[in-house]
Amino acid sequence: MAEKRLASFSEVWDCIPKTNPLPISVAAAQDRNVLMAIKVALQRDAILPYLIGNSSKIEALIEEIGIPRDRVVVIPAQTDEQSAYLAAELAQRGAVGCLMKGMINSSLFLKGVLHRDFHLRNGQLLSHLSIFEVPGFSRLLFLSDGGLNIHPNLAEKDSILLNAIDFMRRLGIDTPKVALLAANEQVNEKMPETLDAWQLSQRAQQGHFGSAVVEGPLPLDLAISKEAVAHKGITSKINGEADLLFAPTIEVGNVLGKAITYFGNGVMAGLVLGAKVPLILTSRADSYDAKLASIAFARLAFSQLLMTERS
Ligand code: COD
Repeated sequence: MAEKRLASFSEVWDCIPKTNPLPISVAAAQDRNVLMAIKVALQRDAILPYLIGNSSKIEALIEEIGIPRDRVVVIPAQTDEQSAYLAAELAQRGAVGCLMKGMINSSLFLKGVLHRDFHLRNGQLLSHLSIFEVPGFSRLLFLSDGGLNIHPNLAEKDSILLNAIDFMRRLGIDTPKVALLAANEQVNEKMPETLDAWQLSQRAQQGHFGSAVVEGPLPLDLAISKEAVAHKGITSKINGEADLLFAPTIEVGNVLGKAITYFGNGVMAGLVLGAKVPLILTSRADSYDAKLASIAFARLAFSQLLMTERS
């Protein structure tokens, strides 16, 4: 029987426990889309927000948007850098179980999280995972890493893959189909990305990634189009039905993600995996839908983390 795939973000909300809202700190929360997402997540009893940043702007937006003032804590910060550090400090003290990036540059936010003082690292590599709801696509599509690791080497790619596969399994996708993207399905020594993809697919054949189906190098068309696979006469276990698109570099991942959003009208949720708590990392320009969906995945990841710790 075919494994069931989540088809939409609303199905993710259906999986979220209705008890124990997730305390969440938002760095540089002075942003309308962030606060609109916070409002809806509050209405769904999913979170307890700590809003850090420019407090007069945050207070004005809260009032304008209609967020009940007694359901949020506002913490003033003088700079974006300070707001990232305060957000990370709350996580370190155990006051929150998730950090969210607001109106702040990604690198600045991540430097707060990675700061040694806060012990939010697990000894694992942190990596970014995007999750897309794309009109006309029958399943959610995953993509990594278009947001964090700049020039991953083979060992780092291995860790990025393990982070993503582990997360997808927690969502019930036991045999994720992973396409290791490149410009060509042939290994070409002049394209190092194809060599790395081949090495990773060899590891997969030896069982390194468990039940995940990992294939590469594969160009995007062979990853997501059955017609392209048939037309090119390729034998592929993925057969145009990849769940996870694995980008060889941050540029490929980032540009592909924005292409799905801007050309394909997709909505992108964004998380950083591998830290002690889930992190929400979307682009500052992302829509309110994208921020709300990201909160849903963080809430789900948090409940899964609790279950793992208890088992
Ligand atoms: N996982 C775990 N630890 C890490 C990671 C990681 N992925 N990256 C760095 N560290 C640790 C290092 O071991 C070190 O101890 C400390 O963090 C600082 O490492 P540096 O000096 O290499 O890192 P920084 O501070 O120069 O940069 C880390 C960033 C994550 C900020 C950097 O990789 C970055 O800017 N990434 C791209 C973010 C971005 O622009 N994304 C696109 C938009 S969403």
